[in-house]
Amino acid sequence: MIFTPFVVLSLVLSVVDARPRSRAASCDYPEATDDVTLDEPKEIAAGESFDGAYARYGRGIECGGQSEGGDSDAVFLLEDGASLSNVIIGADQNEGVHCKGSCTLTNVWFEAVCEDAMTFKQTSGTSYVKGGGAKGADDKVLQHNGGGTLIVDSFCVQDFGKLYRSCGNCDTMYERHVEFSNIIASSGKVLAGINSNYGDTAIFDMDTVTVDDVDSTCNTYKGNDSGDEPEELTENESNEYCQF
Ligand SMILES: *[C@@H]1O[C@H](CO)[C@@H](O)[C@H](O)[C@H]1NC(C)=O
Ligand SMILES: CC(=O)N[C@H]1CO[C@H](CO)[C@@H](O)[C@@H]1O
Repeated sequence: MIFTPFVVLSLVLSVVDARPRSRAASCDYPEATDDVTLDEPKEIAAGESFDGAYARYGRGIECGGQSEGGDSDAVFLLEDGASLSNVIIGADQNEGVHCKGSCTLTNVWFEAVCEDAMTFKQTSGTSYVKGGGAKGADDKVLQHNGGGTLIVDSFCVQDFGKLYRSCGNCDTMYERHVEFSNIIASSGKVLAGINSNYGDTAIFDMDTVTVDDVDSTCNTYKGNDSGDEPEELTENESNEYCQF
């Protein structure tokens, strides 16, 4: 190789640019290697990682078979900075994955969604969903109750209500942000619902988002902290909050 200034520059740049590459989403669910029924949520401690080696995890209950709908009904409960990868969540559960702080969820596949698939409670910071998918969600897949940012890359969602909702009426409300790239979505109502009165944003890399039979890319609501049903303000309209 002749080390012209150009070759040297591109070698330097390729070393410097160590960002994780995004990749196309896939809707091919992995085959379960095992079945695990948990009596209580599997907790992943702060800063720790758990690789499920594509076992199918559940709680051995039917959707709606528990009343609380809180952390104790989750399949996985992640402390701040924890990571979960390579798991299948079965239909026999209510609350999927709960992140109490920032978390990274890689290749988490939901065969069915009950209440919500993944709930994000971080007060600030950034959580990541990379790879994986969810199907059969009457309502929400990604529920953002805390603050900060959620980055979703390479995700497949099928038969759903909302892929993402920034909580419209939680007791404590935050400004929340979400970014989407490499999404395949089919048969659903809306990809993102956000509260424009709290300054939320949803940013879509539309060149990498594929939709089929989805009513709206992004809706804005007037959220509140009083528990009222939030009023919808805009539907499938690109604006300063819904950026698509
Ligand atoms: C929503 O908006 C997008 C982008 O403007 C458009 O392509 C799509 O057809 C709209 N969807 C519906 C259901 O109107
Ligand atoms: C604080 C706030 O914005 N409250 C609102 C909650 O949502 C209801 C229904 O849209 C509004 O009437 C409140 O003003």
